[in-house]
Amino acid sequence: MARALITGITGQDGRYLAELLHSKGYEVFGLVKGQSNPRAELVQQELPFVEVVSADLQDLTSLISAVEQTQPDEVYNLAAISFVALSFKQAELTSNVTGLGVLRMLEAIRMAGGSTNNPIRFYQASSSEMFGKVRETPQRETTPFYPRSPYGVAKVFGHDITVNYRDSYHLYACSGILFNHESPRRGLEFVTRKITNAVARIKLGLQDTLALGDLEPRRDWGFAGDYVQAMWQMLQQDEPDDYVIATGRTHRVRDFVHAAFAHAGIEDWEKHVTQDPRFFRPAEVDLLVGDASKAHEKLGWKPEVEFAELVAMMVDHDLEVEARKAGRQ
Ligand code: NDP
Ligand code: GDR
Repeated sequence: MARALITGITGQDGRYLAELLHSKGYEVFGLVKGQSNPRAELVQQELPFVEVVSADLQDLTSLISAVEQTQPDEVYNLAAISFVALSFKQAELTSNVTGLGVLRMLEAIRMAGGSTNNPIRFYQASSSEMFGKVRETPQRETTPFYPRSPYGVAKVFGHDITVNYRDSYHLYACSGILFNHESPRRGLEFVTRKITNAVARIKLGLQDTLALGDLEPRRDWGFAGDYVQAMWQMLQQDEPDDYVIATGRTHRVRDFVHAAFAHAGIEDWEKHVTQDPRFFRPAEVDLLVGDASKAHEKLGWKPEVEFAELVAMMVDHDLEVEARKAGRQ
């Protein structure tokens, strides 16, 4: 039975990936930080097959112990301070976790697996935020990076150190450069889920307005369930490599807002949406759209869920959850 260690198991992607690996017969270990992390309980309820391991990306010794304890064949490093807006306010923490955390995880693997023919395969969750102020469109594996936030800068470090450990120590290490991917499990701080949750509450008469920042940035939004497939596929190849994972389509934040309100049957969305300077960022990423041809060709990967379907899935989920909370179901 193959063994996988997932960091960031309590996050959106960690939970989809755990389900995928479990369905493939893996023994799944999930790294959880903190001494009484409330999200550990969520993992144990939702994913009872996951064995929880306590460690923190800021603590090398705990990562070495986690690798020793779980003896993984594959490590998926999904943990990060992943919210771009927070990274401007807590830049040092973000650099430490999202950037240096990758180096610590790689070191733990290197030390556990020996210097030659290290059997542990490593996946790094890199991001389209590395492209930032984009140098070409669409963005592909060879597009130069120009990060626009402390988060993006930390992800560039994580990406580069992954490539460097592959080159230097012949680790089987892959970096997946994933564009935005969403789902009903997306955190409420991210714009898509913030929108679909508010739309549900407005539809149910539980709130009236939704305060957002910049409505013009364009993102290449896919479905998280499709994207974790690509992570797994990357680690099944003969040679490690880096891949862009994206839908190839881009939409403005305002398009997402419009589609979400329309799906709930509310046409006059402008009446409900306000703009609040608190949600604007010191530097914005205006346009992201990925070219995933390499993943299509080499991995046979392609996204299944389209934009409209994704919006509908998220709005329907939030309508159900909010109605239940309000005692209407
Ligand atoms: P989430 O924000 O949902 O999850 C982040 C996870 O990291 C949580 O499980 C969190 O644990 C954990 N974590 C945070 N700090 C630490 C730490 N110090 N030690 C250990 N664990 C920690 O992210 P997603 O699931 O959306 O994304 C997964 C990864 O992919 C992230 O690295 C993200 O940056 C990257 N990415 C995401 C994209 C997306 O669109 N979703 C696109 C491209 C890259 P806790 O719950 O305890 O806080
Ligand atoms: P992003 O996602 O920064 O692309 O990073 P987010 O959903 O936070 O923002 C997308 C765009 O929407 C604009 N925006 C708002 N964003 C939020 N969160 N809240 C608002 O009120 C709001 N109003 C407008 C933002 O300015 C931005 O342009 C996500 C994260 O998952 C990263 O970890 C990941 O690496 C990238 O996607 C790819």
